[in-house]
Amino acid sequence: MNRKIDLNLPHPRVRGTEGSPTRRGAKAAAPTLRRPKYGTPEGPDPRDPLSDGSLGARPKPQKNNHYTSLKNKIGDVEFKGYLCGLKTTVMANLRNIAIIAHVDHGKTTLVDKILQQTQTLEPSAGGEDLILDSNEQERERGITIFSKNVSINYKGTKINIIDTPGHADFGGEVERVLNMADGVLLLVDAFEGPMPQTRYVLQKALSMGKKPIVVINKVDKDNCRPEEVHEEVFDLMFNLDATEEQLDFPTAYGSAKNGWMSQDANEPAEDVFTLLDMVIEHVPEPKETTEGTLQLQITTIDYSNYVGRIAIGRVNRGTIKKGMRVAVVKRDGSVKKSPVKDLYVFEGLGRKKVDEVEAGDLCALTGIETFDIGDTITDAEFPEGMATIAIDEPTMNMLFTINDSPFFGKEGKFVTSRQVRERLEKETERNLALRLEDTESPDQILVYGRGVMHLSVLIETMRREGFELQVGNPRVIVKEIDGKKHEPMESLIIDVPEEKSGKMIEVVNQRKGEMKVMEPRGDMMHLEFEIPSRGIIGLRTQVLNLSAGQAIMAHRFSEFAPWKGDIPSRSKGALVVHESGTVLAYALDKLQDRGTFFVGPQEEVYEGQVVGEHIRENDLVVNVTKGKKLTNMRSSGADDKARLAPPRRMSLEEHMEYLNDDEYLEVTPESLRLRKMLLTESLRKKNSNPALRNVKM
Ligand SMILES: Nc1nc2c(ncn2[C@@H]2O[C@H](COP(=O)(O)OP(=O)(O)OP(=O)(O)O)[C@@H](O)[C@H]2O)c(=O)[nH]1
Ligand SMILES: [Mg+2]
Repeated sequence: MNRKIDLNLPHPRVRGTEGSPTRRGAKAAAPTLRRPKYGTPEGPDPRDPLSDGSLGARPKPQKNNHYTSLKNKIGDVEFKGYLCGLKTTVMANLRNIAIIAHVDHGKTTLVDKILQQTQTLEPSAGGEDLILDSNEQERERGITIFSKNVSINYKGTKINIIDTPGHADFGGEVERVLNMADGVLLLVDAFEGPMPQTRYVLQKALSMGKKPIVVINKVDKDNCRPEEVHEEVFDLMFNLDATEEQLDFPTAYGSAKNGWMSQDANEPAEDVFTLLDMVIEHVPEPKETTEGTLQLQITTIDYSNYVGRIAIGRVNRGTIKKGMRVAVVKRDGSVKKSPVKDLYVFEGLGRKKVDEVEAGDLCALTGIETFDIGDTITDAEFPEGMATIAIDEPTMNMLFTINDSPFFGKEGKFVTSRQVRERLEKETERNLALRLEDTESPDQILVYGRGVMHLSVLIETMRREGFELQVGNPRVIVKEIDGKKHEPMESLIIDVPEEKSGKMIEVVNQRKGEMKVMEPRGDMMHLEFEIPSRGIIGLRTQVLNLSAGQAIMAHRFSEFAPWKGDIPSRSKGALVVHESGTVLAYALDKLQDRGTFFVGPQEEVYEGQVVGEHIRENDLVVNVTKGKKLTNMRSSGADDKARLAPPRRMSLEEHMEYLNDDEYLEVTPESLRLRKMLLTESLRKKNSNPALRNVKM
């Protein structure tokens, strides 16, 4: 099928026609080598002292009455100009960049290599990679969850680098940290090309006026198509209303994994320095004013066991000093005074204590008592808040409740509703997209989040801390717009071997997905859909199973749209335990033709626990704990064990997506168990029969 079906409205991307900037046109319009514009024509060129160009060399400080007292100054060379009547300082030796991309396109790998090659980090002896993905869950899942700040010194310039998460559920974090950057490195996989999250993060960066540098990564991969991807990125930017200047983006090609970046995909380099040179040349230096009173907006919150909460942000105006008394302007406009205790700038992988930080640089500080993301730290006498930061609306919620299963308290330390509630409340301080809503029962809280991954990271964190809890199935948030029921929709991309594409389309259609694009890419078929978020829940497992793990799937929220009608929920019923006890191999063996089991012999189970998937649609109560009386001939279950299919073990997210409306997932530090909300069969029967609901049993 060699045809591209694009069901979108006519594309605005008409290349080469009059009035529409083309890649070539945009290039021609601008000089090839552009120098940053400095405040006044007669001002000194702050870059001259850097002409030496040696790695790590710092230029001689330039004398300047007003600023020589600043001990921690990073940009020793500076230039003062006048902007809107305010004195501005161009920190010529400072750049602030964020690295943004779709999940897995190689951001953290690139930061690793930059740190190693600028000697900020020793090359890993034991082969340990992705040093920035330091959180336990980040390492296990192989993804970045929290954005991180590092800084390097390259040719006398300090470059603050923010590594961001690429998973759509953490997109809000990216938007916030973009406030700290002047330019972005947009990484795009040279095979996959722009994906839904590429579009989202790029759109944010462009609308915030950031200068993009495009990095076509993974050019070492077979079947990669760097030039085509480059064109696609240009088209995407054009469609996203990038300015002429943004459209004139420089591009680096390379392989973060192999540690090189070059201007040509066919001419591999030895290192990533070409890219760093591009950063210095193309990313504007911070141009904040050091005049006026202090303004620093908190964009990230970190936590340390020793010093407590740490506020991180960019000094947007003035200078912040250690020990200084400041006012914190909150989102609601209220003001709280507080002293700044310790002040840090980013240095390498860590932080360095300093006495003061000037406008333009990023810093971390302690001592402020109560603060949230988006608050502004300002002058104590003339507090002046900044525009609040937009926070992503939640798209999904789940019911969290205390563990009331028969195994309650056996495996966890924190089990009471007060403990669970306090922990969740603490989480909302840092986890911005998370909201809590009380329910009629004090033991149940509705937790709102950005998606299954977002909530599963929280649940996993709590479980590792020793909590026991139960969660209901994830539900998307439905809104009433103009009197009509609306639901969240997602853009979905599936790349799958061509022979499997028919099956994929069928599965997505069943879930009310509408195909927008279908085009061949190498041996794969590239499919794009619009699908209700409801339809995404549980889809990944199905897609991976149907494609024998070969499909690549990505999705992200696009808009609220009118309700698309019923989507069939889980098509298979549950195998539910009849009587608490120990699972017997003999019993499982006899029930094998009824479905697939999630438990194996010798596991303890309780009445009402879901231990398997029925082959039919209805639930089936099964006796897995009672076996045939042992005879002389059969003294153990060993024979049966040998014949048993291994149990199907699901991950936390798979469990969450598997849950039906009438089920809970019991989460403890040691186990994940599915169960019916109503444990006994009689209660379930009564509940399913409206006539019996109010009858006491
Ligand atoms: N072949 C190839 N693989 C790469 C390259 N760069 C990164 N990878 C691999 O891609 C995977 C994802 O890399 P990461 O650096 O974690 O990607 P990321 O963009 O930080 O991912 P998130 O933080 O989860 O969004 C890892 O297995 C890397 O080894 C590259 O240049 N070539
Ligand atoms: Mg990463």
